[in-house]
Amino acid sequence: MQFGILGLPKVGKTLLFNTLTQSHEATGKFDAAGRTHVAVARVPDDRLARLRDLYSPRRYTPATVEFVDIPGIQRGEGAESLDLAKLKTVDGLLHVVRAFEDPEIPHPGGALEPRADIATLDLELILADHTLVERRLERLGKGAKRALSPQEERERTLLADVVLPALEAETPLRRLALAGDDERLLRGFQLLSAKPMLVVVNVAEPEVARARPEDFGLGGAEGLPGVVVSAPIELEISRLAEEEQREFLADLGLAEPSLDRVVRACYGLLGLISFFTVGEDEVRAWTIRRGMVAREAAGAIHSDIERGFIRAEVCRWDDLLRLGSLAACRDQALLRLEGKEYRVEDGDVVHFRFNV
Ligand SMILES: Nc1nc2c(ncn2[C@@H]2O[C@H](COP(=O)(O)OP(=O)(O)OP(=O)(O)O)[C@@H](O)[C@H]2O)c(=O)[nH]1
Ligand SMILES: [Mg+2]
Repeated sequence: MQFGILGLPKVGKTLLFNTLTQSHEATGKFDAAGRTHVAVARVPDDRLARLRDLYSPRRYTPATVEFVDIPGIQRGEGAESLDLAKLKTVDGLLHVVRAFEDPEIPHPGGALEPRADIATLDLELILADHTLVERRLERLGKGAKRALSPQEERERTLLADVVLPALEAETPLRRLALAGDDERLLRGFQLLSAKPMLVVVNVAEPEVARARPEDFGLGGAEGLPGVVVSAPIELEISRLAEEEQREFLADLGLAEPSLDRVVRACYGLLGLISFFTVGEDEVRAWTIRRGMVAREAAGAIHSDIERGFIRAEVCRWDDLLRLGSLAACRDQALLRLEGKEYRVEDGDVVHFRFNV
């Protein structure tokens, strides 16, 4: 899974990226080169950490997601910005919005207006999409040198009758509730405003414990999903030892690093869940889409296991932790045998039996 981090200039994107991925890219005025960065973040998961403590395995492998951090998008430059192209293939977007005051760091719009900035960036994405759609329609239009295939006809109809009018009405494509083939076609175009988006509001340190996404028009049935963070604090927290982290968080009035909330929200945005495999050799988390059945989940580990799937032995992570071993779970009838159509749940511990 890959997420793109984007936003207006100097909002704290690279700082957030560094925190998420434990990277050390230059931020602020030192970031003169304006480069795009890519790195992997571990998905924090307390359940998995406790299973590790139970097994003391040789290898411990949390789930990961990849983040792409691009330079700030200038107002009015969305369509031209080369780096938007780097976001074509990402699965979801994190839009970082500035809600911290700092006279040292000029704000592109002059005043601090997070709500307006959310709309501004959306408009840039819409403009970038508009350019791409017009170009594509031109190729599929009168100028086409040959007859269109049925597939191309469908594309053209969708683009001309649904997608273009939406963009012209300044509606982000993620709001189009398409189904079936149309939804798949739209996804295939890799347009930016069609991607699921999470807004990360970067507030000043004293605000972080009390600010709510709703304060910025986020969340609820209507708004985009949102998370509030303080990027510099998160960076500081992420570099502390575990014990100190807990004290620091308590001082700030936070239950957990906001970072954990960001990654969880990323998971939620794409409808992802984790299941676990355990043993002395390795304790590991695997990422799948919610609703996947056991056989598909096996494919997340290896295509051979999917092909040769016989059955899955499944128990809940907390039952395993409480009873201390899979054998004990079996004795208590808490280790179930499931077939290939079993829908894997978040937090399942799974052992696949297969034959190739
Ligand atoms: N005071 C304060 N400064 C912050 C906060 N978040 C980021 N900064 C500072 O803002 C400056 C810009 O941060 P970056 O992470 O480089 O911002 P960016 O969005 O990646 O910037 P570009 O890539 O140039 O668009 C840096 O000097 C940060 O230290 C914050 O919450 N409070
Ligand atoms: Mg940056």
